[in-house]
Amino acid sequence: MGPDAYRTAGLADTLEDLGHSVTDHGNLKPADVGDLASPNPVLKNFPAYAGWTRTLHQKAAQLGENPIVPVYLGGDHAMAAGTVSGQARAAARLGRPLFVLWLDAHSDFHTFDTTASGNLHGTPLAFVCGLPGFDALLGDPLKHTVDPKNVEILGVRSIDDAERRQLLDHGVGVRDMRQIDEDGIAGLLRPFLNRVKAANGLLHVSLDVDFLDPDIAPAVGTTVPGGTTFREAHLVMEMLHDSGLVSSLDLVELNPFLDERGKTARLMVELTGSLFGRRVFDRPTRSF
Ligand code: DIR
Ligand code: MN
Ligand code: MN
Ligand code: MN
Repeated sequence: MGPDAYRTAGLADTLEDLGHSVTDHGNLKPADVGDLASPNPVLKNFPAYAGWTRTLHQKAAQLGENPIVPVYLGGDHAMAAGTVSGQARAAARLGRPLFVLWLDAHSDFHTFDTTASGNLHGTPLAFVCGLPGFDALLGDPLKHTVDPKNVEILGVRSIDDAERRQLLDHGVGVRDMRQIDEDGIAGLLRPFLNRVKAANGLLHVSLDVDFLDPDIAPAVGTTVPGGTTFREAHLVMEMLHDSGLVSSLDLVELNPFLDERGKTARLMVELTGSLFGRRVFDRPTRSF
């Protein structure tokens, strides 16, 4: 129900009011994977994950080669296994490195061996970074992986032990809530954006609803207290817009059944508006 909640909350109108032209590709369908065997009995809904990943990988690989900014509406964060891997394939074909900004309370860096919950939304970032054991997902090894050093996780406040080890081993950029409290979110984001720019990179942004504090964004199954504020989240989106670097976006983990009369869906749409250029007032030109 997530995509329809964003449609109802006026996502397309918001972007069109900003002068963008919008094409709604409708709801996609997962590929048929037959009775694909699960690599680990603990995994929940593994064939569905594989089916969706295959569909989204192909779609994102096509969209990513065009001068457009695809906005992928979830659905849980497992969606990003397909969207990010597809965008990475497109970036490779364009000869540019793909960077990923992962806005999330969680690091989603489990493999099929390390996940204890079996919740597959805890695994997509490890998959796109090329960690082992994911071959059954696409049916082939992933060719175009994201360099883990080009990934920045921002806003995180829940990391499992196995994830912590893997994040350190692979050199993933991790900026937790404490760093945001101490240094301010703009000061953390700016050096990452400068790196993307210096590398002539493309930037995929994956926005999990639980990046936001549950008080302002209750409609998610895995709330974690102590998230980013309304202003911090908008500032990130405004800086992303000013950078001109964003090439694709995921909006994930919205559960409309947990929402308070569409409040979370509307906030996610407003944040998307800020990322696409909405601003309170003109500013003197300044680099981000
Ligand atoms: C926890 C929670 N690390 C797990 N993960 C996520 O189940 O693997 N919750 N992504 O949203
Ligand atoms: Mn997530
Ligand atoms: Mn999360
Ligand atoms: Mn999640």
